[in-house]
Amino acid sequence: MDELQSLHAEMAKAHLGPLWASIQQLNTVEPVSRPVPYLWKSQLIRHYLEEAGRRLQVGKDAERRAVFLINPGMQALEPVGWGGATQTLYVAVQAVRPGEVAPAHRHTTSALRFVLEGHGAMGTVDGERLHFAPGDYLITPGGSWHDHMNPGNETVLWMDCLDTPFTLYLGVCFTEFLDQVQQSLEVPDNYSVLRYGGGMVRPISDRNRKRSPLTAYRWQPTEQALQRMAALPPDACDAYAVEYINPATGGDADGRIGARMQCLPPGFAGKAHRHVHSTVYCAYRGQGYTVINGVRFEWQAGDFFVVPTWAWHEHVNTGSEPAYLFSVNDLPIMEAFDFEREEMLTAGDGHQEVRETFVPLLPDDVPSAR
Ligand code: 1HN
Repeated sequence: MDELQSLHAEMAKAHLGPLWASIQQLNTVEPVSRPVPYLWKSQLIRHYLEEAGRRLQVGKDAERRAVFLINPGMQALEPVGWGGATQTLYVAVQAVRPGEVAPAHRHTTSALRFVLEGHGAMGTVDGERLHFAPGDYLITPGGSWHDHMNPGNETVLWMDCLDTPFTLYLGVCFTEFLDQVQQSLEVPDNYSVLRYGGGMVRPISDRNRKRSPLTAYRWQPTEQALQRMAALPPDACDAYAVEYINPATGGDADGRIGARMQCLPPGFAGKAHRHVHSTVYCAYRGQGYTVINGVRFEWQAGDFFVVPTWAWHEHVNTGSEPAYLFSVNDLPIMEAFDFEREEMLTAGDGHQEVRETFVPLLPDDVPSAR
């Protein structure tokens, strides 16, 4: 070891660091993302939900039955259980079987759900019970009480997204439990959906609301909005895309997690761009692929994939039907701190060179731990 290196080693023991040796890693020329582009197949996630379903019952053995995505770039850094599809976003698929009741709690972390399949489940958010149907987007903003149940006869699956990695890194999460399993109902079922059914008009008492007064964003008006937009020319990168907003302020439906639904018409081949905010996509309907930093990620309904910070990406619909992508992002956080930037790819007429096709893991590829 030379003299400088031994100085560094000694300083480390004093819990001090030499800036002269690390300044280039700290002041990166452009964002360096630890999370990497990745894709999880629907079959893989469902396989483990079924395995868990054989071993645990919600309400008896577990508070929730959800399988969360761990970005391979984050795995080494994550204490067990933290998860992290990106540096800010936690994403899971939750299964609620007939008869199960998930008890009420509330936490600082913000949460949202996107219903993938199954009818008959319902959830209560701050005293308002909502009936869930496929394609619905629901919010559970930080601090709101939530519990859910499935009194129907089909297993219901939904995507959960929380800003868990963000709140855990900041060390700011409080969680509280109710002394009863389910919260009491304070308003009629689907109250906020009934009050906001008009779309662009709001009840006059909500003029100064901060937290979104709408809790469930139904699939039908979302799909209709995208179908109407389809009469107009598509955006070069995102075709037809809408974001879920707080109808009282025009801001994001959840203050810390952005959420969108987009429709890629058949034959659509988008141009590439990159931006600072990170995104986790859930293919809701249809099939296609997304090229991320030169790698082709093929997706079908039920698959999840990550576009990390500052990664080039372009979407293509390869099917004969419109493809719908639901996505969550950390744009509200990036904008709050003035971090957001966007860049269009100009080389190659806006298209990346595809170097390889990503090979996703299927249940049979995973070595048994026994
Ligand atoms: C949570 O409370 C739910 O309430 C789902 O359904 C997923 C992931 C991490 C932390 C809390 C829920 C969650 C979660």
